[in-house]
Amino acid sequence: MISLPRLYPIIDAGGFRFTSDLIAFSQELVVAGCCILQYRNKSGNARLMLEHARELKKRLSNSVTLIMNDRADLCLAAAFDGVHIGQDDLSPEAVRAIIGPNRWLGVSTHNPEQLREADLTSADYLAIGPVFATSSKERPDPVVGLEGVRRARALTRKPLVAIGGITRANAASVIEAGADAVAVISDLLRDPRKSAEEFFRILG
Ligand code: TZP
Ligand code: MG
Repeated sequence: MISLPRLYPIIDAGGFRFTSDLIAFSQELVVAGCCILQYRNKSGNARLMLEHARELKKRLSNSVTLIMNDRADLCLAAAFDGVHIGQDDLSPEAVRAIIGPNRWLGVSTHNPEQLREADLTSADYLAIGPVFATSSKERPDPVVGLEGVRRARALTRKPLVAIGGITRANAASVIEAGADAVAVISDLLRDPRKSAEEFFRILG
């Protein structure tokens, strides 16, 4: 069973104009103590994704667990540590066949049925969300609320990541509802180091 830190930052490439900005942002998070980062890029430009991913791999300490969103092929090409998939990506077992037994596999779910199904797979951790309203995702699924986190907690013994609209102001309630970790995009953007340090202070 893998162990997740309380804070799971997602680096959304859409928020950065230059690769160097994306790298500097990620380095700030690592300085603050983050030891897992997910790279996410919904632009569909695989070449750019691989360039970003290889740069992250080169510039960040080897002790940071790097997770690729959506793409098992790019995970392998950039020598990342795992893949995070959603309901419209390759199936968990198809991704597992590509990445092998040792890399991490995370699966996003949005309701109890999806969570039950994902729990039966070889996923190393499950995500539930959006917990709160989010503007970081196009066409998000319906908000599940803290009640959705509680229900998810009751349905799996795998590590559970909550995602969607989570901020320093509401993160403690999400952990109290049973999540092991919070995945965050927007509430890290303004001042990543300070924000991540505050998350750690709040979440212990
Ligand atoms: N999946 C569900 S909500 C979400 C994703 C990728 C976006 C989370 O971003 P934010 O800014 O932390 O709400
Ligand atoms: Mg996806």
